[in-house]
Amino acid sequence: MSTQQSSGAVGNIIVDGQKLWDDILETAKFGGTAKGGIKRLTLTQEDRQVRDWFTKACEAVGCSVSYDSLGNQFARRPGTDDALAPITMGSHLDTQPTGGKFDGIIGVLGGLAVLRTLHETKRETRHPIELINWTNEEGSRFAPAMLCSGVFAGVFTEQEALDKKDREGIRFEDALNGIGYRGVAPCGDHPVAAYFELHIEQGPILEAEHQTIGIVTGVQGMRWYEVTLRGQDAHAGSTPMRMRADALVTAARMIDAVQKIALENGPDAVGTVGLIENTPNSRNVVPGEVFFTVDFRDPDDGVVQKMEETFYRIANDLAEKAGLTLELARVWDSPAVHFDVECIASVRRSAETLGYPARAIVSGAGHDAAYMARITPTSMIFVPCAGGLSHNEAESAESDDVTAGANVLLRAVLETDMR
Ligand code: HGY
Ligand code: MN
Ligand code: MN
Ligand code: MN
Repeated sequence: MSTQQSSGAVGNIIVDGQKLWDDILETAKFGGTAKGGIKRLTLTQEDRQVRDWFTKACEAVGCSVSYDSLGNQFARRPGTDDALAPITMGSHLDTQPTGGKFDGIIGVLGGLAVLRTLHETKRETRHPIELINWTNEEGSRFAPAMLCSGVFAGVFTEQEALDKKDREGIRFEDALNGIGYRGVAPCGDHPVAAYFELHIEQGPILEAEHQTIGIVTGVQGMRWYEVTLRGQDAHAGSTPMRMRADALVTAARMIDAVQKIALENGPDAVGTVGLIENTPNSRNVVPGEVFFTVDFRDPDDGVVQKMEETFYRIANDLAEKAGLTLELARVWDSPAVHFDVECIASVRRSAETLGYPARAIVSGAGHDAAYMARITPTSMIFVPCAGGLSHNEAESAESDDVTAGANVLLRAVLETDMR
């Protein structure tokens, strides 16, 4: 290994891409599925396993690892001026129920590759460097998404997070205690000098344009809603059609409306109904109750607002016509985010210096960086994924691209340290 390098010019320091790829394959076994994906919902035993692995891997490259009151994990490498606020990197290790090997994971393992490179080259930095694994980024088990980076950034309270319940009625607090990752330090108790997040694009643009790096300038606006429709359970055979209060038929009309509203507000708007529960869900009972979720997004918050107003009008009208009761609530509102120009410039310069084809891009997916941008200079680095596919067990990315992303992350962190 080269001797201790001063932190003067960034130099031509790069990560060990093979080790990074090995880490991706090794951690994929925690919650690995038969189809080659990962099911590692937040605060489950699989999540605990990968967290334990993360602690050991970071300690092996000279970091101390701690976790706060919501289980956010912090791997810290001291700086020569350790009183400075840390420059941070991060993402998430939890996945969707049918998640892939790369969403969130390459941001954490790419950060680990950066820490490993600094350790092995004995590279000093003025600032401490921290790598963060955020609890409950996906929002699949406990809504909303980015819950614990949101608490860290002051958007939600710690108690709001602890009180969240999943669809089986299990409390966040009990699940967190159950995996032994409830720390003492209050969430959000330490300042941060900057935050960079490496992530797959989860969309088709970079691959289609043969770009290696996405210079992420921001994140689109997104809102989540919960809808409960109540009619009356009834016999499927003996109840005349005119006497039914069928919650599922009206829900189907509302779900169709979600798609129509997104298409009418295009070209960027998207609308999704991802979760539905039909009760009693029996083949010969007219369904008396349906619960479903709505996800609206667009880079322009004004468009999201317009989609919300249109959906509320249609939903109330359909429920009234069908004689059903409607409960409709917005449960999450994450406005569009613009990242820090200096951090964006660092990512751009790093990609250019390393000779990677790159282009600016806005993120369609939500990320912990969206909340970190509220409290510290923040930006993101994207790399392509095959067919733009994500939140799917077939999600895949190229080792060279992941390595390129980690190299850009390393340079952006070192450049920021020298600013
Ligand atoms: O919903 C999202 O965009 C993120 O994957 N949590
Ligand atoms: Mn993600
Ligand atoms: Mn995701
Ligand atoms: Mn994220």
